[in-house]
Amino acid sequence: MATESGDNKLKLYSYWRSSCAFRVRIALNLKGIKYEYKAVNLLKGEQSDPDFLKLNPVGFVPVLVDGDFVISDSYAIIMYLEDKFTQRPFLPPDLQKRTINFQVAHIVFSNIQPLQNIGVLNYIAEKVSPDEKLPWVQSVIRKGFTAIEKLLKGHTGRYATGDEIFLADVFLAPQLHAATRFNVDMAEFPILARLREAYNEVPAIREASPENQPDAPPQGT
Ligand SMILES: N[C@@H](CCC(=O)N[C@@H](CS)C(=O)NCC(=O)O)C(=O)O
Repeated sequence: MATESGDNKLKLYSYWRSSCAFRVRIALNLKGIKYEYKAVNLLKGEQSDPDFLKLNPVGFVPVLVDGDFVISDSYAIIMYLEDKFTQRPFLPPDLQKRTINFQVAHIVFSNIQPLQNIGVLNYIAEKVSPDEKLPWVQSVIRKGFTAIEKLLKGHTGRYATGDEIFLADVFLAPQLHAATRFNVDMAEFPILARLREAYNEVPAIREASPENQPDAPPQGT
């Protein structure tokens, strides 16, 4: 749903490989909202450019700009989209299922992703050893997935909490994609392994995937 031309007022500052931006791209696609894609190259440090810091002083993607309103956190952006565009809700009506959705999202966005962020990995590489980056990321993902696997038991349908894609899925799909990239053994996580396959079949998720973004390097490079 990304547009190159800016014919819509929503602008998403994104990086193809960012799992946080991936969440927002899924949310926009599910709601059927067109947006303009603004690439921020994290490897070149563009998140620290003065102009970008004016949008998000903390220097992270994603940032969503809606007219003159700027939102700079994936969870805040997704909840903003949820409230502003009421079609295709991200939260189920059942209270327990809603709460499970919140818990899964929070485990991903506070207990896993911040610990695998570029800044943390660069710090480990510099202060400890480059060889410690991968075991660190794998341990962080494994710990979070262990909790999520337990949490979802007895609540799943086709997706995390039923037969529709909800908030938990919006956060899980990018984290599962990252787990593949970091070579996490999914044998211990049968529910999550199954969900990963199911997400691959969802057009809104496929279109939002890193490899399908305008700033992704050509495949095979
Ligand atoms: N809580 C923020 C976290 C954003 C974040 O960590 N973004 C990462 C990419 S997933 C980033 O921009 N990293 C750049 C860096 O560490 O310099 C959110 O959910 O949007």
